[in-house]
Amino acid sequence: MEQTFIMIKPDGVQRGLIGDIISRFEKKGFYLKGMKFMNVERSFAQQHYADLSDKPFFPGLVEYIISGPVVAMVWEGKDVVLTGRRIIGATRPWEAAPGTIRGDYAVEVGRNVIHGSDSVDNAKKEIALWFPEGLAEWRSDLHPWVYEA
Ligand code: IDP
Ligand code: MG
Repeated sequence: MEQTFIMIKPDGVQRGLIGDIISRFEKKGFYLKGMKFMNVERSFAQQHYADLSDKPFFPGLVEYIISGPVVAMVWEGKDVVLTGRRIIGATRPWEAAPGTIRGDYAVEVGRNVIHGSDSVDNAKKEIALWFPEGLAEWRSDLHPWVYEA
């Protein structure tokens, strides 16, 4: 079972999309393993997006992420990193398929509502950065109704 880091960005929070977004991952059959509602420090946002620090949009991206509280989450499940990215949709909302979160709710790349780890390795790094305190240990009693093994 994989884990991925998912964050509802400040625009998703402001627009009242928290419940809908959580519901999509929950109903799919993934397990919520960690969640916190928090404001992000500038230096922390810079660390999270360190790989993009040389991009022209980096300063604006950091301002965006610190502009209001975010919902930081860890979700667990089979192939959750790739499947999570497919639930989220393409980075540029005009390329995101209808039915995806960005396809349904976003217009601008700089207001694309949600973050999801793009690889298993990056998921591990992001989970360690955002949840150094560790995660909840549990498995749904419905597990066999969602997973074959
Ligand atoms: P991802 O969020 O789909 O993984 P990344 O390429 O990792 O996309 O970029 C991180 C975030 O930076 C995007 O989600 C988006 O908010 C922002 N971003 C990416 N490209 C642009 C751009 O060209 N202009 C403004 N913001 C951008
Ligand atoms: Mg990314």
